[in-house]
Amino acid sequence: MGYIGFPTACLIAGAGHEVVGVDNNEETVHLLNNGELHIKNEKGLYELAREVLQKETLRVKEKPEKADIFIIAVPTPCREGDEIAKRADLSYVKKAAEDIAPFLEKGNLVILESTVPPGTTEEVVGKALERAGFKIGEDIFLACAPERGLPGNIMEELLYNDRLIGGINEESGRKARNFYATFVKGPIYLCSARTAEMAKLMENTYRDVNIALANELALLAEKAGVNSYEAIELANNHPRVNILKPGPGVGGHCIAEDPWFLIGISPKDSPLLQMARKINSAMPHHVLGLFQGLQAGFEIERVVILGASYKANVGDTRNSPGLKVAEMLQVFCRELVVHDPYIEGYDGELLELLRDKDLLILATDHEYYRELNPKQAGELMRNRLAMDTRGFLGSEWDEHFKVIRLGVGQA
Ligand code: SAJ
Repeated sequence: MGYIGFPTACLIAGAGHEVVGVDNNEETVHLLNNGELHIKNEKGLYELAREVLQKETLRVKEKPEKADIFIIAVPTPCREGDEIAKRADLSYVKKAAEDIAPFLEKGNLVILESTVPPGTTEEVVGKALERAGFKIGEDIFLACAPERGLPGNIMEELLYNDRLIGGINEESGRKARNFYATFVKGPIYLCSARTAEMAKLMENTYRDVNIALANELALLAEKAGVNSYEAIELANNHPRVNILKPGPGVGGHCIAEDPWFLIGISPKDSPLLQMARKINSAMPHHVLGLFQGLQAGFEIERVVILGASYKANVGDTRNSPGLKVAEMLQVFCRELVVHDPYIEGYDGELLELLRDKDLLILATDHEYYRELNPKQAGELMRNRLAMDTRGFLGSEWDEHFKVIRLGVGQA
């Protein structure tokens, strides 16, 4: 019942199926059964969740039960290790497959939605089910259908995005496609399980490499006296160019981790992917460098960081660049506070937090921060210093603050 499993369960229940949502976290199960959501700020999720939970077309519990179709949507984090040795931790996938095995009956369909290295559906899920005595592709049908929904717009994307379905044989693929067609409105493409697994990793890796390019261009623009955001926007007017935006780093649970699943296939054949990871992981250090440059000219003792979420308009701190920056800056400040309107514990009164501070650092481009009035903020702060790491603060800020902007050089 995580970021993907829960919204997916709601959509499937909303389409008229009877769904059992399983989570081994007692607290999550308790929360959902009391009508409270553990996932915040997803448009349309709350309403649909309330409806299907109330009607009991979605029931949430800690243990699986018998069903026709089993969907596995568990985390696949990177196992700790040095940069080259990072590998996918597939223990949750294996455990989920083992947990459903006692409830399987001949003719059931098992689908893996988690993002995994090529071969996992067959070699991890398939093997676990074989060990339970089933013939895969005959007794039990098996497919992977990698999720591709964008956090922040998950309900829309789970419904309308293209879907890749990789069956381990033709019948498995066909059965999985027929099932997804009952609730997905986008086109559905059939391929092998390995191809679907690899295509999903390619998508997130493409984005990581593209952001690394944007970040490298931002560093060069700072040196060349150019505004990289403006230059990228202009370059993107070309019909065959689409460079993403620079920022303080790549967070979240997907783009910052999935490239390692490809690198893990053969580190010696993936220098570009490794370099992209290195560039993006170094961006919080670059923010620290900008801070130290500012500190050379001003007395900075008290700092506010705006944004604990890894990206705009979501309440999710996984691999958050803002929190990495906070961790690094801590030793250089007397007081450092982090604000985020979407995360409990960080959602204090913003104007109060700004009082008597020397520097505000915009780490996450939440629309919420558009409301912040630079004149009012400046009047509250001790030093009128701002650092913008997302190309977010408009030129009106320069009338009231000295603003340092990541990716923007002075000519
Ligand atoms: N970021 C930038 N510059 C940009 C875009 C993003 O610095 O121009 C940063 C964000 O601030 C954030 C990180 O990259 O820290 C990742 O954000 P994201 O919006 O690019 O991606 P996720 O991790 O929220 O979701 C991605 C999506 N994948 C693609 O767009 C190819 C989503 O569709 C996937 O379903 C999701 O990963 C996943 O679960 O794999």
